[in-house]
Amino acid sequence: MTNTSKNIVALAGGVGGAKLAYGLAQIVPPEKLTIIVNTGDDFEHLGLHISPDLDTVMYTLAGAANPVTGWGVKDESWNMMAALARYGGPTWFQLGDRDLATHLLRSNWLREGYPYNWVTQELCRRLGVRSAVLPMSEQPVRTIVQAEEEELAFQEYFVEKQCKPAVKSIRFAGAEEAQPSKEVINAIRMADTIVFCPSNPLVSIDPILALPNLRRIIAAAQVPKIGVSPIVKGEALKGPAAKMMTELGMEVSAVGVAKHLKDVLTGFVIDHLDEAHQEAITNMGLRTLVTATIMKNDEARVRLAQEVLEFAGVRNK
Ligand code: FO1
Repeated sequence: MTNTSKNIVALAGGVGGAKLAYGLAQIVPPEKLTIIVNTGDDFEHLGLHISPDLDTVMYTLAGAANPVTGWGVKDESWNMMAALARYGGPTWFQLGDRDLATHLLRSNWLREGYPYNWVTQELCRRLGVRSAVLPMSEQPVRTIVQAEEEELAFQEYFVEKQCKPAVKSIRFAGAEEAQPSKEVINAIRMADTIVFCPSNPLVSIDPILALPNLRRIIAAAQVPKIGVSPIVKGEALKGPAAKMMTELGMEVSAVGVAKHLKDVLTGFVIDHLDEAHQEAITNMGLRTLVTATIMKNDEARVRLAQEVLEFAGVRNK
């Protein structure tokens, strides 16, 4: 554990972001780490409120994540899905038996009127996660993908259609009417460093920044704000980021991600394989760190987290 007394805030989406969040949680005292998580992927399914990114971060920090998929719970069984299939029910979205307990409890608490933030803290506490994992907003925000011929809710696009339709545009329904939660605003105001985890910039980070005033507040924060590229050598570390960026006419590289986020960053971390891009990113006015960013195991997650905090100047070598 680092002896930093600094407050670290991390912004994260699902699997890629959760890995760096895990690394940070191993070295930052829990009361000093806040992870703000995208809830644009949330949806209602079979009457349950599913929060894929919150659960991915929560399970990863709890050491309970499925190591193969990155989402869901390890040592999972699938009896409910088998029974559902027998009824001819919807099986495109896989809900494991253990994972189902999370959705049942969350949905029940939300129905009883408990705030989303409280529900999330309570689930985390009961799984032994001590860092603060915050949903970005109390209000619903839903990522909608405009494909060639139809509008798709995010999970329809991502899971049911396996990201195959070409993306024309992306919008965040409800973002303008939603508010960042007071816990989110407070964490950002108290932050000594803000870390943008290597999550999809278009559908994991953008929904957070789409909340009223949040982009402006982060842009104005006079603290190190460090992004970690989710694109290495023109490919996404995980998921459809590269495909989406291509379809939206963006440069598919660490440079493309840095351009997209440069107003909210002071520094950007890229992989050794992208060293050739360092100058272009420096020329945007960002400090750069070139290091190994691919997190194959827990040691790599912790090492990258240490390097990011050293780069931000909140942790000594
Ligand atoms: N992703 C899939 O590709 N297929 C699934 O069946 C699936 C089920 C699922 C259940 C619970 C959960 O928390 C996540 C789940 N995910 C599944 C992952 C998730 O939909 C995506 O990884 C995120 O939305 C993208 O960050």
